[in-house]
Amino acid sequence: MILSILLLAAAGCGIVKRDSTDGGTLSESGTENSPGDSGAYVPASGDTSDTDARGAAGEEDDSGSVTDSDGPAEDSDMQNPRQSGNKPDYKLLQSASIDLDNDGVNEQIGVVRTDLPMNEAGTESRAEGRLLISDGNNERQVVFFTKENDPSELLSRIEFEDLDGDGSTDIFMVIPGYGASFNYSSYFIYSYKKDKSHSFISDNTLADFIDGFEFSYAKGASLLTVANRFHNFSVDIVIEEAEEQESPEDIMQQYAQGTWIDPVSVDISEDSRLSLVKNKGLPEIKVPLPVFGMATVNMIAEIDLFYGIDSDFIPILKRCEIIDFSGSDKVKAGSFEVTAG
Ligand SMILES: [Ca+2]
Ligand SMILES: [Ca+2]
Repeated sequence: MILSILLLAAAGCGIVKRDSTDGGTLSESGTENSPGDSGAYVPASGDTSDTDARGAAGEEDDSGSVTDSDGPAEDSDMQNPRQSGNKPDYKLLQSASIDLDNDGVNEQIGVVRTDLPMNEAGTESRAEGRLLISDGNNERQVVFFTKENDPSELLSRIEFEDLDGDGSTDIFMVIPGYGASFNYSSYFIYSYKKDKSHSFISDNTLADFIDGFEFSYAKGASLLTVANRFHNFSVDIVIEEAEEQESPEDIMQQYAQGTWIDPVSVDISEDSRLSLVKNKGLPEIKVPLPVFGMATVNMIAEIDLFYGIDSDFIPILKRCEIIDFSGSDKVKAGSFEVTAG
């Protein structure tokens, strides 16, 4: 009992905190909403039969606002009686009308969220995000993310671009995470034409790539050398903290030993966050990873990974850039192409 109160309290705090830091995504108009963010996850005690009430409170910002401002095109789909009859309530997060298979007829796309309580007390819950794509005759449903016991939202942004160069428009979605110190993000991509999807998660391939980085320093200098032993790459970044020291050795040694790259993508700044980058040719997915010097309060650099999507709709790491943070400036310290192998 005490435990569940603590959990609820924690959830309440989390929501409040998130609203203040994270209000700029889909939820602009959601801030006005009603009596209770912290109430949202508290109804817990015996309320489980009333999914409407739970949904209305628990959804706070995402749904209400977006449905109001953005809904008309999808209303008929969303209110399809068959769906709401045997499924939990869908909250519409976003909708669009775009031709995804190049047949000249637009598909109707809805991004919806469903919240499911997992136990009687409501202290355990699962949120599921789905894409609903209708060509007018058939509807396809794709689960793009599930979150357990995590009150954060399911969608930061959605974009429509041809990612793999097959001529058909694909879907790119950024999904916000819920971190103590940072807002982190993951992504989901989907080709309607190929019916293929991919989720960005920290997998072994990424772990191995990060593992290839090493940190070292030269005696007497306040430069930290970032090298990748698999890609014959090395660059120096400036450690300001050591510059001020007469003998920087001790500090530099700590940096060389303690610096690490986090394998999760965090929102580093407005212009450096997980996103689609469109230059010439096909778009690339930019995945910024933080480089921490000894503590997560001390982000000393960022490593940006750029992925292209191949014809099997799989992201392929193309290149890597190292950005040195010096004071409030960010300087591109170096980059390298990642060749297959
Ligand atoms: Ca179409
Ligand atoms: Ca495509």
